[in-house]
Amino acid sequence: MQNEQNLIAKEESNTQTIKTTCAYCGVGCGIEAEVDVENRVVSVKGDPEHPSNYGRLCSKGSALGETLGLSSRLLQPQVYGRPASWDDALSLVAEKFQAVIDEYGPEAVAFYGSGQLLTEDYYVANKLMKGFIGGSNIDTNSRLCMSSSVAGHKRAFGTDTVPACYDDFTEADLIVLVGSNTAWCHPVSFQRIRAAKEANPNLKVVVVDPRKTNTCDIADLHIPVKIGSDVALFNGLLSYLYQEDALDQAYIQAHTEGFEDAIQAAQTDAFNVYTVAEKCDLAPHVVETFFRWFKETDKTLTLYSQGVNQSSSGTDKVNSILNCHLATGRMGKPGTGPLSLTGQPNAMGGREVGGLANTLAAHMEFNPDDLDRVARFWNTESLTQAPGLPAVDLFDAVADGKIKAIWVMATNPVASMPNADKVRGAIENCDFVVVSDCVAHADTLDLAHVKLPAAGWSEKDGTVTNSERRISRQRALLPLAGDSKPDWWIITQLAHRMGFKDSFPYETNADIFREHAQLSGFENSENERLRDFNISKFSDISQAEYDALMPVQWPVTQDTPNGVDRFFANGGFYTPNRKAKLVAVESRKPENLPNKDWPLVLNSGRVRDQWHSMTRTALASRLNQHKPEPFVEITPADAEKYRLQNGHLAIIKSQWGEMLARVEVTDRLPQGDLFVPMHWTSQFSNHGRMGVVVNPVVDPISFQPESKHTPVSIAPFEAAWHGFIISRHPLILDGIDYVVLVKGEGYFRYELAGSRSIRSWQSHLSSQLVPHSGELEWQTYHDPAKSLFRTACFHDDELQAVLVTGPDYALPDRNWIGSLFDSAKEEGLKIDERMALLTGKPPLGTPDVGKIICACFNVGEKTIEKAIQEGNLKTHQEVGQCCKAGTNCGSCVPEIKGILAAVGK
Ligand SMILES: Nc1nc2c(c(=O)[nH]1)N[C@H]1C(S)=C(S)[C@@H](COP(=O)(O)OP(=O)(O)OC[C@H]3O[C@@H](n4cnc5c(=O)[nH]c(N)nc54)[C@H](O)[C@@H]3O)O[C@H]1N2
Ligand SMILES: Nc1nc2c(c(=O)[nH]1)N[C@H]1C(S)=C(S)[C@@H](COP(=O)(O)OP(=O)(O)OC[C@H]3O[C@@H](n4cnc5c(=O)[nH]c(N)nc54)[C@H](O)[C@@H]3O)O[C@H]1N2
Ligand code: SF4
Ligand SMILES: [Mo]
Repeated sequence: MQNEQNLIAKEESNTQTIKTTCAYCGVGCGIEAEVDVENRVVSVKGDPEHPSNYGRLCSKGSALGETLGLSSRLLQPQVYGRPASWDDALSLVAEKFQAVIDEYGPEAVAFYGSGQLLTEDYYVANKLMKGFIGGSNIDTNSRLCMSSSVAGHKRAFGTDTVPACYDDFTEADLIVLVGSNTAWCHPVSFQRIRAAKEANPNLKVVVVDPRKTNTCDIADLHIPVKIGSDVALFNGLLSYLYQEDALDQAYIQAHTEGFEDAIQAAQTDAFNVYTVAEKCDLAPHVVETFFRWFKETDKTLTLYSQGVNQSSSGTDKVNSILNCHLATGRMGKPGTGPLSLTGQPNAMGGREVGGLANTLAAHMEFNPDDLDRVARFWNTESLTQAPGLPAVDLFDAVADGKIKAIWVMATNPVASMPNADKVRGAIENCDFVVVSDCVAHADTLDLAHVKLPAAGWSEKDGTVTNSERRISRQRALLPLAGDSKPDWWIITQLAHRMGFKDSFPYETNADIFREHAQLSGFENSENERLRDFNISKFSDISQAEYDALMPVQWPVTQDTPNGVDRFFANGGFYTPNRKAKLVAVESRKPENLPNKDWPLVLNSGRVRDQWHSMTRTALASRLNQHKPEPFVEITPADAEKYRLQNGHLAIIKSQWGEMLARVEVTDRLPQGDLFVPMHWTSQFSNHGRMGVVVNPVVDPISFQPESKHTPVSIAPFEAAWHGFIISRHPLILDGIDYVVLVKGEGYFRYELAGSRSIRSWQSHLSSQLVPHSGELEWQTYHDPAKSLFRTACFHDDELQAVLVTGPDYALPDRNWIGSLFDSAKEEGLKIDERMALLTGKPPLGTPDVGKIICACFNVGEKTIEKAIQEGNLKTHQEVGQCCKAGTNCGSCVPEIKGILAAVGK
């Protein structure tokens, strides 16, 4: 049931408009979805009223409607490779888990969850494991993502509280972005900051990132810190502010403790601009400018993300930032504060329900009072009494055989964990593996004994919490696909089969949310204020009210029924004496340092148009065009030193594993560093799964992996030939060294390279171009002297596949060949197009759009260049007016500016 505001039936067109929330990042954008249920068609636009985005969406959010096809979905439970009923599958899971628990105890089973679960799913999973199975081994991919922020918040504030909010973007006069490629990873927040800057000329933006990312497009100052050195930078800042007498002594005295020790540690570590410059590999004037701006600007907001968290000193980095805000009293007042930009759509919800192995539900901890409180609330005698294993240790315990049964929900650890081959081996050898996922194939899912089809975005229905503590409804738009079920339902059913029916009486999502709200207010009265997380206002919420829930920032109580935007302007921290702690921290180098054998440092992160292991974004062909292949960024000097050329392939090795990637020579990162994207898995590339290379080093407090720093070597991959196949149907291409799948509109493109030449391409392909074998017609061009080979395969005049190989990557235009597979092209190829396939040159007059720059409107580099030249355009706004590029989400604006600059030269 939906209320009128959220569901507007449009009888005449058989569609209805439903308000929901984006599936992807922690910005938490509101969406207005136009839904044609009968035809399973959904078109999305930004919800103009949602306070996270006010109508904006980025390229990924805008393409959500293109990811909802059923062909890639897991639609039925599977047990040992065979379709099964839910009853059979869940009974087996219950039986196997119970048998392990009976023999080895509750610590021999594990759940590994995800910030992509809804709060309701997560609450039930945590309650089942910690409260009733009585084990603590439930951890989540948030360990790889936010755990340093959680640990830093708790050390400083006593609780995991995010003090600031998005409205601060427009209030601030200085925004410091630390380890955050906001332009690509939180694009709508980035657009809001850009707009704030245009509206307020006083607003300065500082970007602290070893790479000159697209986020630097709005930066007044870029600080290319050495990877891992942020503690020295912020310790230096604290020392400077102290020496310049720019601290807020009143706030320090009234609301904090630990000041003396923190100052002493900061000064010992980073006494002045020069020490900082040396430790962080920076020019002293850059450091001095940053320090001066920070000193001079009261309204300072610091936003940070994985460049901070994913480090062996991640927690200390967080506290070094929090120290500067606490000591200047820039906390919780409009335009001030630290704000951790969360990654996943519901990373925050997971933190609220205690999804990490070392927390209890509703922001409670493993202390005697909280343990007693949770046990009484859940009415259980089995509540686990000690924290469980964090992700890296958890998979080590699977590898060692200590954990004998594991259930992975909504995450893909075979791709995303460090030392990923070890994780794969652990899962392969585990006695019993259950995976619930919404797609039919993923690296982890493919190894499961039991595969459970989960409802995906557009079907699942519940709540998520974004970076600024805002709880929003993610609503079902379509009926459940096939036999899929919501994650909360699946876990509840397991609980029933394990004998806990009375404690898991949930029939709807609202039943769970209500209980979650009650627990948040349990022995947490507004006088006591023991815990920050309190949504007790919803303790009696009805299903109708829940369905109509408007976005709101917690805490939501009788006193604050409309939520709270900021915390701590007047202290009131959640520590016994209500004071925040300034933590004395000292900078440390990353744990594994480069050496003679592993001379370079591998950094890793995200690209604009893909989401994590690509199970969903790669379904939208327009999202595959911007960065079609795994790549490695390297400086020109290092490229020369290691004999690498732009566009060639490189092999990257570490002590843990190796991968192949296409070389992108760029001066946007420091010499000695490499950068690779985290996204490619075995589903899309045979050697692009980068997690295998990453060192399994963790922060000693948060246990978050150091995913941004692994010592590696790099060398050219000597390919005898390069090539690609564009095929109407998917192919299996074994025995080729380099294979990457790029899905296009109506075709599958495979980028290929090999060290040995393949002689029998036609028979290799014919056997796969079923059902047409025998009736295929081939048209081939072969020039052995130049090592060129082109062949096109037809069935009844319909183009089936094109294969092109040559001595290097410079092969015929892939976009043009892809366009020949357009399903609208019913009349078949024209003769000049057939000829052109042989010559490798598009027929005269064929538009060459070049590499796609704007994914929202599918505008290519060459189209933009042409528009600039012909219209004598000078600004990205003019480019937008002319060809629409950059006018939706704006994340390609920095690239459009780059093209403007290049054309202008
Ligand atoms: N397009 C897209 N957006 C996403 C996601 C996605 O998969 N795709 N995932 C979401 C998720 S779950 C997350 S967690 C967020 C992550 O969002 P971000 O943290 O912004 O993304 P990353 O690319 O992982 O890393 C950010 C930057 O940290 C820098 N960095 C590396 N080491 C250091 C260092 O020691 N110090 C500093 N200061 N910087 C360093 C890297 O060079 C990189 O540019 O993105 C979310 N948004
Ligand atoms: N080297 C390196 N490694 C990294 C990072 C990095 O920057 N560098 N970043 C880390 C970070 S911050 C993160 S968050 C992780 C992300 O890494 P993962 O969590 O492993 O990646 P996803 O692709 O998001 O995995 C989600 C899976 O759940 C499925 N799924 C989606 N929705 C649902 C649902 O509603 N229910 C169920 N049951 N399944 C669903 C998807 O199809 C997919 O298979 O990677 C981490 N790993
Ligand atoms: S910024 Fe993009 S990915 Fe993130 S929530 Fe908004 S639309 Fe979704
Ligand atoms: Mo993340």
